[in-house]
Amino acid sequence: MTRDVREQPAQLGDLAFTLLDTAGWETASGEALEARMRRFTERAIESSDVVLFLIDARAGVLPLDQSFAGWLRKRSAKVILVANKCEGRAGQQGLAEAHGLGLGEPIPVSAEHGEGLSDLHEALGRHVEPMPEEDEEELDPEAAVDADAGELTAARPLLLAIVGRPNVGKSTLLNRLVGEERVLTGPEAGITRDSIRVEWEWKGRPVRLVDTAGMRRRSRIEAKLEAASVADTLDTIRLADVAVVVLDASDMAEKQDLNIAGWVIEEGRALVIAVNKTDLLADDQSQSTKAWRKLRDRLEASFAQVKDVPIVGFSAMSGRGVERLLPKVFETYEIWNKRVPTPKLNRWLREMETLHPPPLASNGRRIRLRFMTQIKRRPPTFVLSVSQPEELGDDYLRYLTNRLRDDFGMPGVPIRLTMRKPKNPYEGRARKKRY
Ligand SMILES: Nc1nc2c(ncn2[C@@H]2O[C@H](COP(=O)(O)OP(=O)(O)OP(=O)(O)O)[C@@H](O)[C@H]2O)c(=O)[nH]1
Ligand SMILES: [Mg+2]
Repeated sequence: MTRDVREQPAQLGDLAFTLLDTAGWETASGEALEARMRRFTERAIESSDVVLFLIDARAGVLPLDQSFAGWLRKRSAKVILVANKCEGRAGQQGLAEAHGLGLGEPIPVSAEHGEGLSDLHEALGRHVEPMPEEDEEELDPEAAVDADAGELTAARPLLLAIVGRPNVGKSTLLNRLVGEERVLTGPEAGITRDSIRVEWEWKGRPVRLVDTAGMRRRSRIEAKLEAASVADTLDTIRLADVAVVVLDASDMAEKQDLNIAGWVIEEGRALVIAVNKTDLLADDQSQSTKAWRKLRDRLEASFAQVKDVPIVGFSAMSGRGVERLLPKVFETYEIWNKRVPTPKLNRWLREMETLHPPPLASNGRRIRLRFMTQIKRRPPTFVLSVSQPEELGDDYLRYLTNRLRDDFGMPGVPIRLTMRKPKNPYEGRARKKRY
């Protein structure tokens, strides 16, 4: 399953370390996908202090284990040999065989059942310093308030999800941004299988980039593996601050591109559309202008609740235009974080009521817009208290949302506006009397 090297902070008892999970070892060479995966694994090993070499004790020592052991011995890597799946008795034989690999005493564990971890702890303790005492600062409640204010810190970086159809160049974009080959890319569709986080910094601002598995049309998603990848991508979208939906310039605005952008908006994330592979666009200026216009039109037509979604075009492969992406991302992020003060909002509401009065209700009385507040940011979320909410109608609500967006400068992000009936101040008292 695993293809890319996945990096995670990890902890075992009092030992804290960074864990790199790697793809299964293969002996392939050349340019095959397996060979590219293997090069990533080799690089991860070279950058590590110690290698946990896992064998499947139930399967016994296999030729691939032998060849990997040889490779590790040649590099005199520090190795802890771990025999997994040792719960019950079925692993005994494999455990005995593992001694023959010449990498020292194997540690029997069961990853699934959590057995053998104290032995593993002991072995790791020879390579990892125990953690210092708990840092008081981390428990400071003020720090939590700061994080809530949307201020970006190393502990709370901007979460930037890179999503899109398979093969549009998401991973190439990530590599281009960070300036090194951190994730696997290639002409085969469906290379990336699960979300991969890479910590990065843009102009001194911490950013967590998340590369994701490409999303095909749902009807075509058959294999369980792919369904899991898609679920993982949807989770990533849900957690993101900003999602960059990558399109392929040679067929942008495909139905599936719009679906993916739709999910981002539905989840209330800030959205930036990135048109990649602009190097493939026709030299014919009018042709490519036509393609861009079509994209704009489709976006406008598909997403009534978001106007003027930012669009950036570039070639991730050559790097041309990529520098325009992050300024747009941060601009959109700021808007998505915006808060409109309540007095200002209500002065505006009075103005709207005069400029464009709400319709008459069926009882002939004019609907009153009473009060409005922004109850949430990320995305901007407003509640409007209305005398007869059920009669106000979608058209009027849409009008208000659009004016809100224009008048307070919130283009390109989803805005949520819901209605509420004002509380009757006597209702509670009446009830109290009755009981
Ligand atoms: N011409 C051109 N090709 C590109 C560009 N960016 C990426 N590619 C190529 O497109 C193919 C797919 O790139 P990836 O980055 O692996 O695409 P992906 O979106 O991560 O794909 P999955 O992980 O499979 O979803 C590779 O062959 C890249 O070399 C570009 O700007 N121009
Ligand atoms: Mg990829």
